[in-house]
Amino acid sequence: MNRRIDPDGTIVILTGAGISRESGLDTFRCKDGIWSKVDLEDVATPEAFVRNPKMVQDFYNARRAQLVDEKPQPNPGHLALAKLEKNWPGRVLIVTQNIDNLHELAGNENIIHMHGELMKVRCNHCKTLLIWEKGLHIDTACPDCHSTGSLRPHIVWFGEIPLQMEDIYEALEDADLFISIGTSGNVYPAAGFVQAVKQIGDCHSVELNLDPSNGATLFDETIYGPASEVVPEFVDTLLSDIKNQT
Ligand code: BV8
Repeated sequence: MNRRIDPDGTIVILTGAGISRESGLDTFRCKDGIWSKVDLEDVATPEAFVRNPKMVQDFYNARRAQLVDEKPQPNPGHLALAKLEKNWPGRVLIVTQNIDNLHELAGNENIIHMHGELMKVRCNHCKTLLIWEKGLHIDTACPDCHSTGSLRPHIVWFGEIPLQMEDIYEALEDADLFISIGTSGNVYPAAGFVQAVKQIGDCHSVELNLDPSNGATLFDETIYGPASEVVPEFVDTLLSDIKNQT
């Protein structure tokens, strides 16, 4: 195993629901996770939105209200990634599957929300993208074009194309280190990133997770434990490694 990363190198970090769990947000596939309470086919597909828009809006309204009312805070896992972005001489990009705002609150600036953002909605009619903190209802009018029934959560549902895929693959091509944190490896294309960096070239890959993911054997290095512990430890090792190199 060679984890000597060029200090000017690019680090791409994929995060999933596990990194936000210790901030009080549910994962999807853990015991008592979101998909044990609601069928994803009923709330996270474009077909569900056509069939029962109210049910889909209510599902995302409740999750948005949790962010606005309970104000979950970044945990030491998120904070460690902000410290990495601030102190790493090269490029650090967070590619998150999460629709929460905890990486922003922690202080990261270079973030791609590949599955969208809970605090944004968009208009299917005029295509405007809006910051949205309230509930969204089937008769809510778009503040820009005033059409009703056209606003939807800015979320990538199953069967839709994730956001900024070109930017993501460009960064993966450049990556010297790929870190996957708190994701079960069930959902593609994110689950395929580890294979992509392997095929592209000389990139060290690491999984930090509570339990081994579906693709665990594909990683060069695996470290298991809660994100609030393993992520800060891993980041501190990386930063002290580059200090020792200079
Ligand atoms: C697409 C909405 C084409 C947001 C979500 C058959 C085979 C292969 C693929 C497919 C197939 N049929 C269909 C597909 C494609 C499909 C797919 O992958 N389906 C799977 C289910 C088979 N994918 C798509 O449709 C995607 N689009 O493929 O388009 C394309 C692509 C590229 C280029 C051109 C065309 C769209 C996917 C969009 C998914 N949207 N939801 C929301 O409501 O939040 S998915 C949902 O799962 C969430 O968004 C979440 O981000 C995502 C991933 O889940 P995880 O984050 O991994 O969470 P999970 O609960 O599973 O795991 C938690 C992990 O945390 C565990 O490992 C656990 O051990 C760990 N953990 C727990 N506690 C801690 C912890 N770790 C550390 N510390 C802790 N304390």
